[in-house]
Amino acid sequence: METEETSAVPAEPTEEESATEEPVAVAEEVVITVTYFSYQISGPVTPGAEVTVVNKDSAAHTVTSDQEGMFDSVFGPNETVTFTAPSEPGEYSFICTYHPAMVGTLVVEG
Ligand SMILES: [Cu+2]
Repeated sequence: METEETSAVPAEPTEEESATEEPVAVAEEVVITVTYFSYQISGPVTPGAEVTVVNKDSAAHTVTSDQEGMFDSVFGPNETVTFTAPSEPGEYSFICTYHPAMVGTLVVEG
């Protein structure tokens, strides 16, 4: 009797998903949006990050750090500007010098 050992069992084809690099949603770009005399901040920033300010108001505003020398961004109506976040982690409260009732906090996380 001839026994032919077939050890090579054809394996079932496994579904191979090509692992394409998915862009991970890193909140690198932080945007401060100004609408109706109030700030909306998209999230914490990394030290020294470029912060984009989008002014959707028809009034000029500023993003001025309470701590002197940290950041002071002045922009006109419907203007988009950028400034550099502080290099030290922390919470930086800021105001609009034109409208001191406008307050916000920029969080820098290292
Ligand atoms: Cu203002």
